[in-house]
Amino acid sequence: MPTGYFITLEGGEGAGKTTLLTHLARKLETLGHPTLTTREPGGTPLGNILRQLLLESDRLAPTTELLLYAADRAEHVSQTIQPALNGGKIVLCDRYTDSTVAYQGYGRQLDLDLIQQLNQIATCGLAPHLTFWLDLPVETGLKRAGDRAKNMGQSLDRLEQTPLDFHHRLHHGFRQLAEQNGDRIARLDATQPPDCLATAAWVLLTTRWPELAQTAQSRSTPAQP
Ligand code: Z5A
Repeated sequence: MPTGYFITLEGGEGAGKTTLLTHLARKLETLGHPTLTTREPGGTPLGNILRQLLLESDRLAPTTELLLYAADRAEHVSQTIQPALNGGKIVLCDRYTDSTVAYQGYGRQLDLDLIQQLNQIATCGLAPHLTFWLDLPVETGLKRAGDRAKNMGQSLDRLEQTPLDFHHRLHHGFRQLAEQNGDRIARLDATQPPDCLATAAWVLLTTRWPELAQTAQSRSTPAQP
């Protein structure tokens, strides 16, 4: 029976997921909670190869893309996420199944039922206990991602070059997911500065699981999420 906590972060380009994930991981580790940070695509050795294929290929057929994300996830769940949860860790994952629904479903307009089935197969039914949706206007996210790429001397990657209406469709997709899964998905206003966003997420996290606000040593018994 898994005893860990599975938390995912979702949102569009430049929403601030990686920044928030780093803040939360640092805070949890300071309190002594065993924490694993990971991401999709790319949370395993195979996943890193798939990530390169997915993010660097000029043009993949949408169905090919969908199947590669599913393969990445199947490997990630079985080799990384599930073992960490079985070991009682807090798993913080940058993107998971909701990204497939938003990007491949709403964005690329592939069949949503098929995506749900593939997600079910790839995850063996493992759903996050809590998901933070970083809600940011599309234009703000694209500007942030563009500025970051320029500062690092990189060109915008393939997905960031896609038309604006694609990004609006996937934003709508995340909104739909949040409305349909209100008990799992917590919306965060991602226009806030990083520190405020991190505080808002921490309050939500520790309201749900007060034991995580204490040091790991002071927890008497492991709580079930
Ligand atoms: N994808 C998919 O299509 N289907 C799937 O099933 C899955 C994924 C799992 C992964 O790209 C791509 O895979 C992604 C979807 C697709 N599409 N694209 N492109 P990635 O891993 O390379 O990148 P990303 O996941 O899209 O994240 P990102 O663009 O790197 O953004 P982020 O992690 O959300 O944000 P960040 O790196 O923390 O911050 C971005 C910049 O904004 C940076 O300069 C920060 O300093 C700044 N920032 C961060 N937070 C703030 C706040 N709060 N205020 C102001 N500025 C901030």
